Amino acid sequence: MKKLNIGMVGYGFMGRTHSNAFAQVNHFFDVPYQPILKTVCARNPARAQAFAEKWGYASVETDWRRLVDSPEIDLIDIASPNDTHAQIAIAAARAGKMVMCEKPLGRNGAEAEAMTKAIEAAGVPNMVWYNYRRVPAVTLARQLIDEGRLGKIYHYRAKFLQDWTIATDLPQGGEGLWRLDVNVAGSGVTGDLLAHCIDTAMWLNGGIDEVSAMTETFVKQRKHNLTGKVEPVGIDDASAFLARFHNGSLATFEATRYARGHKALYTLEINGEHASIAWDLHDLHRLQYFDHRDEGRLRGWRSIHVTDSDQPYMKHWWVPGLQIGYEHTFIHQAADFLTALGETQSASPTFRDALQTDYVTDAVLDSAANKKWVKVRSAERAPARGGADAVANG
Ligand code: SOE
Repeated sequence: MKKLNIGMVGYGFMGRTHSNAFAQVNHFFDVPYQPILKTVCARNPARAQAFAEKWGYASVETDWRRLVDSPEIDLIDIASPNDTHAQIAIAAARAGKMVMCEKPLGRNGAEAEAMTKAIEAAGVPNMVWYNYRRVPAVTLARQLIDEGRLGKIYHYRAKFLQDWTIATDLPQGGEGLWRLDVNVAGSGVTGDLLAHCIDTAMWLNGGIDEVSAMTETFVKQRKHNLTGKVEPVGIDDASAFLARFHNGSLATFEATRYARGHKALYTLEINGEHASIAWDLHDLHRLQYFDHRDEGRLRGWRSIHVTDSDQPYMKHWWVPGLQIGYEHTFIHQAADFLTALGETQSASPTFRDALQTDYVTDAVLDSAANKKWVKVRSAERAPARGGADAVANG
């Protein structure tokens, strides 16, 4: 097994999920590479050191430029806030490093485009951490669609509901709350939550042609943690849109941080000519499946407990019936990346796939601002459906 030295930028929520994926992957998957937690990079040296000790990183760096230039590092993983993604990814690609990046790829399509160009010019392996594709039940949904079981697809429906920003005295900016600062995040729930729904949707159902959206910022001003002043809020608190897919199906998407009682309720439903599929992140190991071709007397929704060894990814885990969870989706993504690397290709979603998602979120924001239907720009190569797109270990 070849060793792969990881340089991790960021130690927040995503720094933990990614570090855990690299630390666990070789215990459960036979992949041709062994990720080594080499260096973690963050501005606060004491906290970076504490993170390094907890997770087993060999060293600490406080300037990402030195990390990118270090000959000891093979792969830069960007788990820092959205406004840092572009400059780090572009510099890392130019330095010839492999690059993995937390979603969304850029704060907008223009940034994501520059990143994709730099990565492709350097020809370095790359991937974006849209983890929900690799929930076994979601991967099973993709298999059922690819087998043609649903027939022609008519409807796609997705929601991502949260409630953590309802309090009007919640500040914006700084650690944990940068998602409320438009300069750092790029957008609100459109880039943070709908981006997940869009990535999964295009993976399952192909590209999106056009959208018609509305957004709202319910709390218009919040104190900024870094300036201490009350400042306008530039992010969208809620976003909903209608869409048409290339395959003719119609869609509705909704995301909000103002749905009291919902913490991370990501749901999707797909209705086809023969069958329908439904999935819910709060019950992530189950796939709901209805097939009209079932014998009439027994026809109904099946609740498939996706834990058997012939179901995606599950042979790598425990015994049938025992569930896995959220963190495993990142381990699956690391496993697929390392497997693809052994075959000298990138695993999906690549930077180019994630660029297409940013083009959709750009169109959503444009449509909401200008109150009109907007055609989605194409990232030229069709969003991944086949080839490098396939999940290696699913
Ligand atoms: C926001 O609360 C958030 O943490 C997103 O940033 C993640 O991408 C999502 O998976 C869960 O919610």
